[in-house]
Amino acid sequence: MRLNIIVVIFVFFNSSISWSQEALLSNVYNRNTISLDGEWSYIVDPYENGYYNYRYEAFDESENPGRAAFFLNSKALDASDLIEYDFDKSDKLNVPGDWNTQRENLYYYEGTIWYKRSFDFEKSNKTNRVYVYFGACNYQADVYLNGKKLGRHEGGFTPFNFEITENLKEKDNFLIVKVDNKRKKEGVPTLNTDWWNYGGLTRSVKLVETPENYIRDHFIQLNPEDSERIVGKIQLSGKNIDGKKIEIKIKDLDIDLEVESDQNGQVLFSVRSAHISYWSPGNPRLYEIEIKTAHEVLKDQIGFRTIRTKGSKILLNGNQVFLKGICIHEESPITNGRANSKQDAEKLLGWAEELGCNFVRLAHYPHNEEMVRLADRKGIMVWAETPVYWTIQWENSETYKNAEAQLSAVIYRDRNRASVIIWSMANETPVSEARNLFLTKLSETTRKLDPTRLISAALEQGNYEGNPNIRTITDPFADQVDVLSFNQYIGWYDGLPDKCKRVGWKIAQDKPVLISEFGAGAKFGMHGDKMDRWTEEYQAYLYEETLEMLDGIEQLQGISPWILRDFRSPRRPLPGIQDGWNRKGLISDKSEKKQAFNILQKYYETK
Ligand code: GCB
Repeated sequence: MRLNIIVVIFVFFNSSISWSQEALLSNVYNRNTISLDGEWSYIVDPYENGYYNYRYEAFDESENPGRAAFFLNSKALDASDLIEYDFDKSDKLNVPGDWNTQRENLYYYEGTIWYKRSFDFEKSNKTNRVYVYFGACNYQADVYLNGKKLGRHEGGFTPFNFEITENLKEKDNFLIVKVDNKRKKEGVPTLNTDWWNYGGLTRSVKLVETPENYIRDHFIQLNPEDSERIVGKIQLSGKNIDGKKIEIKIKDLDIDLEVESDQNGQVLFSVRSAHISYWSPGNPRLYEIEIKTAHEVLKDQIGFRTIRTKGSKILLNGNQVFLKGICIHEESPITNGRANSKQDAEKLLGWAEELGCNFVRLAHYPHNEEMVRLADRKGIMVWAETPVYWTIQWENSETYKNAEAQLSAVIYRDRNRASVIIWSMANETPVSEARNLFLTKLSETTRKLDPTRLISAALEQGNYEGNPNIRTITDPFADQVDVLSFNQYIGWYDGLPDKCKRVGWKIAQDKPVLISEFGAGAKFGMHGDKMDRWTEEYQAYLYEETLEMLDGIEQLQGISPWILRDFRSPRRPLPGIQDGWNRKGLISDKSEKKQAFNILQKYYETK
C-alpha cells in the first residue's frame, strides 16, 4: 500500500538544536563507514610540548607554527635536521580503548597524549562527502587531518564528527588527535568524581561516506497522544535540499509513503497503523525502517512504545510497570578498562537479565551505543545521564553550554531507541539558586529536543521537619521531574543496616518514586558477621533491610541499586579491601557474584 501524505507540523518536533561543533550525523551505526580502529601511534606529552612553543603560545593559533608542532607529523629531512618527535618510531595503543589499562606506566596518567594514524581513502563517488566520526574521546580532543585543524571537542562520552571532504587525499592521509584528560574545575564532570578518569580514544573512530545531499538525521516514534500513529522528522543536509522526494518504508507494518522536503530540507510526517506490536521488556519488537532518497537508503531498527506517568505510576504502553533496575558503570568485564564493545554490552546486560532486571541506570555519563542498541533488542529499559555530577560550576555559563551540548548529543544519538525511557539531568547535586536554574534550563532544553520521554535526576533525601527517623524530599527540582528519583545510603554512610527498620518515609509529591541508588561495599570472598563491614554478609543484610524499608514507600515504582559490578575509583584506597576499587558491586572485579546478587534476584522474582 503506497500512501501519499500531507506534511503535518507537530509541535513536539518544532525544535532546532544549536551545536557547539559541527552538526552531528545521527544513526552512524547503520551508515556506510570505514573503521579507523586498530593500532595508533602515540606520544605522551605531559608538558604539551607538541602544542605550545617555549613562550607557551599555541602552535595551532600561530600563522607560522614552524615544524615542532606534533600535528604536522614532521620528519627529519636529513641527518642534520632537528625534529624532536617521530610518530612512526613511537609505541602504539589500541583504539578504541583507554590508555590507562593498556600500559602500566599510563595507569594514573592525566594529561595529553597525541594519537596518529595514517590511511588511504578512495571515495566511491566523486561528489560524495566524507566525515570523521569519533564515538567518544576523554576528555578533550583537538583533531587535525594532514596538518590542518578540524576542530576541538570537549566532553568524554559523546560522539562528534568533522567533515573532511576538502582536505582528504586518496593516499597517505594522517589523522592526529591530541587527547587531554586533565580534570578541570569548570569541566563536566568537574575535578571530583567517584570513578576512574580513563583517558584516550575510548570509542571507535570511523570514516563516514555520504552522498552530496544526504539524510543527516531522523527521529521516528509513536505519537505519545495516539498509539496508532507513527510520527517522524527527517532532516536532509547539503545544497538544494528542498522539494526532494523521500520514501519511508516500514515493511512489516505495510507502510510505504512518499513525502517531500520543505525549504529547510526537513520533513515531518505522520502515518496511521492499527497493528503495531508495541515494544516492551516482554516483547522487544523492533521494526526495520527504510528511508530512501534519490541518493541513498538509510535503515534503522526502531521499536514503538509510549512511556508516561499518571499520578505515582509509570505507564509503559498504558500499563503500569515497576522498574527492576541496576546501576552500571561503563567498565569492561573482558578488558577491565572502559567498555566499548558488543561483547562488553552482552556481558553486562546479560548479568542484568540474570538478576531479573527490566531496567538499567547507565551511570554517570552516556554509555557507548552498543549498550542502548542491545537494550533495545533485549527489551531492557534505560535511564541515560550526563556527568552533571556533584559540584560542577553552576554559575559558569561555559560549563552550562558544555553540559547542554553533552546532553543534546546523547539525546540526538539515542532518541530513536525505544529502550531509553528517562533522561536524567544530574546526580546528587547540592541545592542552590544557581544550580536550580542550571537544571531547569537543562530540562527545558531536553523537553524541546525530545518531549516524549520522562525527565528525572538522582536527588538527595533529607530529614522530615528535622526528624532523622522520617525521611523526605525537599529539593525544589522535584517539582520539575516526571519521576522522583533519589539516592539513599541508610545502613552504609548513615548508620548500620538495622537502622532501616527505624526509618519511615513521608514523600509529599504525587509522582512515581524511583530509588536511583542504595548499596554497601563488600569484598568478594570476605565472610563474617552481618554487622562486619566489607563482608558479603553485611552487604546481603543491607539489601534485605533496605528492600523491606523501601517497600514501605507508597509511591515506589522502581529501584536501581548501586551497582552491578565493582568499579575502579581513585577515592577508594583501603588496602586489602578496596585497593582502588569501589566495592559496592553485586559482582566483583573478577566477575564473581556476591551473596547480595541472590537477594536482589529473589526480590525481583516477587515483583
Ligand atoms: C553515590 C554516587 C556514586 C558513588 C556512590 C558511592 O551516591 O552517586 O557515584 O559511587 O554514591 O559508592 O559512594
